[in-house]
Amino acid sequence: MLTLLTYPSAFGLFSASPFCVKTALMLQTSGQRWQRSDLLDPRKMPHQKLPVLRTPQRLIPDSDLIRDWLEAQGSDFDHGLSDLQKAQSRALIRLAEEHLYFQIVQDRWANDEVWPILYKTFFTGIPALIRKPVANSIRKNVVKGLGFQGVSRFSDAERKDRLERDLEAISAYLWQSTYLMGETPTSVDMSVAPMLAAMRATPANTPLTQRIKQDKLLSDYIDRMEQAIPLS
Ligand SMILES: N[C@@H](CCC(=O)N[C@@H](CS)C(=O)NCC(=O)O)C(=O)O
Repeated sequence: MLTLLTYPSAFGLFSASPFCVKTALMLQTSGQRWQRSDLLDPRKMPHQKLPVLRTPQRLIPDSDLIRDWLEAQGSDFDHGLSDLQKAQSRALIRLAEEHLYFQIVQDRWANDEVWPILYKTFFTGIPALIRKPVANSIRKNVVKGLGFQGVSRFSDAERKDRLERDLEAISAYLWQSTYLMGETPTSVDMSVAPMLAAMRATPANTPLTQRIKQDKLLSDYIDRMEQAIPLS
């Protein structure tokens, strides 16, 4: 039995982490037997991040390395796609995971209105006496990381413009077909849809939640993916 080490369910999602949801979707379609094990502190994990897959042999960090492992076991998440479609998928996955993701982190962690919600959701496991200073220091590090990555250096208007261009690119595909690469979900949907779902799910009125909720094409796509591959 495989075990997915994941952040817990939050905001009505399988996990607050879109990378954990992506991996759950891959496991669910792989035909392998798997279970979840929830974790809030990833510091003992190989990359100090989640998701991690526990196989009988070892711990595998990183959603892409987990995908590689599942494919080596026989899964084919891009069945029937041409080489060009596989190349387009790879580019869209990078767009989601290396840009949209940081827009979500900015929208959640750098927003004073969202912070009390994150505090209640992610830090309950920490003893009450030290909870506040520990949580504040983690927040400070996350916000610092946004500066290193660069997303927080843009003005709100510039950041919105960069987001719009990415959402336009995703929408251009969705005007053509039910899922990004055709009529059935493939690997790119397992990465992009959880990212959009995470944007929509933050329980506050933020620029990202409003943007996705008001977009019927993208919202319907998120719902369609959740119905196509249900995660209990
Ligand atoms: N490239 C990794 C990214 C995973 C990732 O960024 N996980 C975040 C949560 S969404 C995390 O565990 N962050 C903890 C930290 O950076 O301390 C993957 O694809 O799995």
